[in-house]
Amino acid sequence: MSDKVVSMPNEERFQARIDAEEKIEPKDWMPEKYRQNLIRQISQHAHSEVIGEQPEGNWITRAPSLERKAILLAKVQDEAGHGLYLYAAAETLGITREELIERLHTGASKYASIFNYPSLTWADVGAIGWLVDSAAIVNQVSLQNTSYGPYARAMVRICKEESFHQRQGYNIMMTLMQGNEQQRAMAQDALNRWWWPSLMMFGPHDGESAHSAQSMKWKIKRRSNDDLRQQYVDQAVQQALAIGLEVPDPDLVWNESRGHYDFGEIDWAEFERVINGNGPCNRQRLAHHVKAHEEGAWVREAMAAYDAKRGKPTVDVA
Ligand code: FAQ
Repeated sequence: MSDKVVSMPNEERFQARIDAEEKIEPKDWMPEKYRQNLIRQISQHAHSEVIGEQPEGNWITRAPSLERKAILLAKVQDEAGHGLYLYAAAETLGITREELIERLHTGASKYASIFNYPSLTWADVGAIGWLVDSAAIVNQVSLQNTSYGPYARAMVRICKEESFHQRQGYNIMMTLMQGNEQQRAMAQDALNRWWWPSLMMFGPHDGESAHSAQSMKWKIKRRSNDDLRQQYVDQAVQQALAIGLEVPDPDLVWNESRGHYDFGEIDWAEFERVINGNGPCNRQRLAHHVKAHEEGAWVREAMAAYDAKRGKPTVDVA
């Protein structure tokens, strides 16, 4: 019997399980392309959480009060935790942490484009928490129902934590908008710079999205890029208006018949530049990660030595 004939019933059974909303677990049979697609998406997601610590981490030493500093520290630490859950979920698919980090460092694996923009003022910490975490939540709430069990379960906890992050960011923006003219201008400037990159977080238009059709069929993705982006715009515009901020989009208008905001076109040339390594901070972000990883080698070695002494298998902590 040919390999093709043997694999057909498996593929059909697999799709039937997906259609019946069953979760796929690590030891279950799955098509190799499903496995590879999940490794790609989950690892990109994990890298985003970890690289995403950098723009906000930049402000920990300069937070305007002890309270703001403690909150920001906790938030950035949470993002590291999200990276951990997601790397662990990816590892259940038979890839090591070391390989995942190697793919990040060589550029074989992407991370969210938004983290390649600089955080220039304290208001950027507010804009990141508000906009980037909002966008992340809109996407991740739908991923709580993704078909791969370990990914879906990781999303539940991550969404709870991102809600707190979103509120702390919005609270910073609200506080600035209640301040003096200079503080309000700082908040508006941060929105002007982060608005369009936050819309890019949802990826290309549905018709241009390379992975969407298959990912939707396998229920890895539950909602399309454009559908999620629209929900995000509808929410964020209302939140901006509520605190007196102006969304930097001349084409933004409420469309009564659609029940949604119409909005302008993303600069897709900029998106392509950033995801292909040529955004304002791509090199800086990767170089920082490589340096931190190299400096942490002794921790990995110490843990491996400790485990070896106790006769336990080495945990991969790359
Ligand atoms: N940036 O065919 P599609 C966070 C790539 S977590 C970079 O549509 P797909 C928390 C895409 O990978 C934020 N690359 O791809 C936080 C593919 O390239 P590839 C991260 C992008 O996978 C907050 C190509 O373009 N969240 O922020 C982007 O079906 C604050 C074609 O695109 C997730 O990762 C982009 N924006 O849909 C942390 C959620 N968009 O891989 C710190 C999970 C597209 O073939 C501070 N991921 N690309 O080389 C997803 O939902 C999906 O992967 C999408 C993209 C929707 C991002």
